[in-house]
Order: sequence, then C-alpha cells, then structure tokens
Amino acid sequence: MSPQADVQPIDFQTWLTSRVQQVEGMLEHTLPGGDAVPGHLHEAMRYAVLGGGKRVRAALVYAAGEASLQSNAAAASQRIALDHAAAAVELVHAYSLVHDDLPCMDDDTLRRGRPTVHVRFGEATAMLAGDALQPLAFESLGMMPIAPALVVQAIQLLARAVGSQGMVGGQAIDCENVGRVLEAESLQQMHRMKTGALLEASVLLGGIVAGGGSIVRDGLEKYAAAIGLAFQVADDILDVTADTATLGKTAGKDVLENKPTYVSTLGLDGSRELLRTLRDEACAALLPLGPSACRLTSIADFIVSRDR
Ligand code: GRG
Repeated sequence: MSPQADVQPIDFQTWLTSRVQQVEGMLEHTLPGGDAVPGHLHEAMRYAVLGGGKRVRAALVYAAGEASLQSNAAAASQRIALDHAAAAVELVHAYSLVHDDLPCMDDDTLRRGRPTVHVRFGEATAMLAGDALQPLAFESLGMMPIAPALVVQAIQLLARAVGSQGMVGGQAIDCENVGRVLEAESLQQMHRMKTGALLEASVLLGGIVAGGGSIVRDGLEKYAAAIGLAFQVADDILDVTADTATLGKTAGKDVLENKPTYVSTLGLDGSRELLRTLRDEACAALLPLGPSACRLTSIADFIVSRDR
C-alpha cells in the first residue's frame, strides 16, 4: 500500500483517536506496573503519564513518520519504532509537567483536570517520578527495531532537545525572568527552547525513524520550527481566554505571576496574527511532501484552533 493510500480513507479525528489509543497502549506496556517495587513511585509515574493529555507530541511522531514511510520491507519495523518514539516523547513531556508543577517551580495543584502529582503523592515522590520517566523514555528509544545508527541519531536528537540548550534551558530562562518584560526576540528564544524544542524533536524523530529522505527532512524541519512556536503562542492566548475547567490546569496564572508571554509582549490581537502566520508557514513547508503530509497539516490546524 502506498503512503498516500494509507492516509486517504479516514478523517483526521478518527486518525487522531486511533494514534492516541496506540500510544496509550504502548505507554501502558512500557511503564512498570504499580505492583512492581517501589510501588508508590510506579503508581506516581503511571498517574503522571496515563491521566489524559492531548498526546500532540505522539501524534506529531506518527504524522511525520507516516509522511516519510515508504512501502518497502523496512516499513513494518519502522511502524513499531514509531510506537517507541511516540511513547518516548510523551514520557519526557510528562516528566516536564510533573517537575514544572512542583512547589519550587510553578507550584500548581491542578493538571489534566486532576490534582498534580506532588499533591497526590508528595513532593519527593513527584520529583523521583519525573526523574525516572526520563531514562524510561531513552530506554524506549533504545528498543526501536531499526538500524543502530538511526537509534543513536534519535537518542542524540531527543537528548539535545530536552537538555540545557533545549527544554530545561528554556525553563531556566523562564524562571530567571519572572516579573521582567522580555523583548520579543528573547521571548521567542525562551519558548523555542522550553516548549518548541520537544515538539520539534517529535516531528524530526518521526522522519528519522521512518527513513525520510533529505527533501522530506528539510520540509519537516521548517514545519517543526513553525508549529513549535505556534503551540506556545496558542498556550499563552488560552491562558487569558480559557477557563480552568476547560484547560484542566489553572487559567490566568501567567498574568497572576507576571510572566513574560506573547500576550504580554504582542497583545491578544498581535498574538492571534502571529499564530495565523506560523500556521501558514508550517503548512507551506509541507508542500514538497505532497498528500502524505496531510496529517501534519491537520495537526497544525488543531494546534492553532485548540481550546485546551
Ligand atoms: C524541565 C521543569 C521542566 C520544565 C520544562 C515544558 C516545560 C518546561 C514546562 C511545562 C509547563 C508549561 C505549561 C508549558 C507551556 C506549554 C506546555 C508544554 C503546555 C502543556 O502541554 P500540552 O498542552 O499538555 O500538550 P497535555 O496535558 O495535553 O499533554
């Protein structure tokens, strides 16, 4: 079956539901059971990972992978590898949320519509649960049944994206700038690192694992840079326009804590305009990939129009 025939028959919502179920099955299988010692830690890890979430990062892995897959003998192994990569990015994402919610960071009590991990399990266990989710993500990548050189490439890519020059570095800049007004350029750099880097890595992992060629990778890189930023702009807009019940996390916190955001820098209208521009940039980058990239286009639309 050609990649095009593979993506034509089902609508985006059906596709997304099926990929969310796929990654949640994989996560269930990858996480140690709550009966494995130490039970309290494993319960906390499972609570952090399996309690909802939109699974945008996993969807990006699958969509980029499906845009890159060829119908050849390697495709079956590459599809299994996509499951491992999708689980890996959701494990890292869950760890970042657990640590971000801790009293020493954002001190949040609500996440995904439920008490945060430290509220439910205690601060020390929440910290350890986040710590343990990280290596589990890299273990998942290490189990991908593809060429070892590609496994190494995928591990390096994710490690760089979430380290001190990516997600964690962005969080450090965020912490240092609470209460300060950031120039648009500095704000963008912070968000590219804090939120954009993992989203970008999710897209690129899909391309690496599914063996995408240079034209595909080039398109994916440009797409990933635009949607990585678009996600954060949408998040900043939602912080001021949506309510806590819809978001499943405390709304209005950025303003309350005087955090630098797109809305505080560009205003609501300016932020909405930037969001539309980034969506168009992302979709234009996909044109050379043809119809097999249709899921990535739909995810870009989903990111800019999401209500939670
Ligand atoms: C390493 C402590 C530490 C933090 C890393 C990503 C991050 C920095 C912190 C998360 C805090 C946060 C709310 C960032 C804004 C954008 C974002 C990542 C929102 C949450 O992602 P969603 O909306 O969440 O994809 P779900 O629950 O749907 O998975």
